Amino acid sequence: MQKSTAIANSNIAIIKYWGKRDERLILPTNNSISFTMDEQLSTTTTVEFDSALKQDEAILDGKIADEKEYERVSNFLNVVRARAKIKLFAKVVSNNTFPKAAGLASSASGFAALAAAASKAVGLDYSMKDISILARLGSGSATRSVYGGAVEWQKGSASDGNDSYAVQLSPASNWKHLRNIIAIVDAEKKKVSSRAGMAETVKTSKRFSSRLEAVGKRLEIVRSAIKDNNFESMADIIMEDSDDMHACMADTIPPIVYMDETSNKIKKAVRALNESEKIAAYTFDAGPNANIYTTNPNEVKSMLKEINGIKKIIECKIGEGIRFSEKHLFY
Ligand code: 2P0
Repeated sequence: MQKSTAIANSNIAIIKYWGKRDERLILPTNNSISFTMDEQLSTTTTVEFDSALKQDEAILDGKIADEKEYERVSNFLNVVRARAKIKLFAKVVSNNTFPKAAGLASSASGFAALAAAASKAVGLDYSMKDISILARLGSGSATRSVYGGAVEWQKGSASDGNDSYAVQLSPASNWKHLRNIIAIVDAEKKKVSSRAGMAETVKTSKRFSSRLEAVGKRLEIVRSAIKDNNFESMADIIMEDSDDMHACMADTIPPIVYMDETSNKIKKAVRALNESEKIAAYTFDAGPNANIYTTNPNEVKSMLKEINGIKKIIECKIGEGIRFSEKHLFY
């Protein structure tokens, strides 16, 4: 069968996904909105289904996948095999341009690239919408990485998940002035996975229901700001949604705390920077690293230089969605 290679970039949400209504089908409790990042945060994946293989093979960042990784990849390939009605095993080789599980959402680019490469390799003639639905079965945030620019994952209401996919709100070309300055505070693997953490929040947080009510209004404001190409008018909402998600994490029993002292210093500094003119918005995922969306990257970078505990700064542009390549990772 043909070999297929796909590239997908990571995305960083501005209205967060934190909670599932269906754990198996990865159906979220609320819509979320993100910007897709540039090639600095990307995954390239080559897939080939091959009758000579006795089991799936997965090599991630040059190493044979560990047990947990193998199981996740192989389970995902089972979905692809079921859809294509074949039984062949596959070889998967995947390279990230950034450290895995560093709070930089590697599962987003990882499963988007795997969904695209595997569906093409198996001969399924999938649209981007189909790929988005398939990617969702690997990881929720991967649903959004299918498209570039500003992207909304519609939670949908169907019980089979077929209306839970992403749509592009605005292409990357409309956001040439916007950057995400990522401050790496800690590049270690996180202690509580997003998957486990969000399940606990849905189960035990009393605050979570008020979050779901508030998100509706936030989505409206952000959609309208994106339509107007106006970053400033959504900066406060972006920070409010990140704070709200982390408050729900803290309200979980037992509490989940991803942000540390350095993260909190960054939050304060962004607020101070915005006092004279609104130029930046922080957002934090399931880790201490800060994502600072801004129309004035130089000012944000000089502000970050004054803060101790930041290990690395990455300046990301708004990037493109999935693309296919003829340059395979194995031959
Ligand atoms: C997001 N995060 O919207 C949120 C904000 C982390 C915090 O999507 O269980 O790895 O695979 O669906 O996609 C991370 O969660 O979780 C995430 P699964 P995923 O980007």
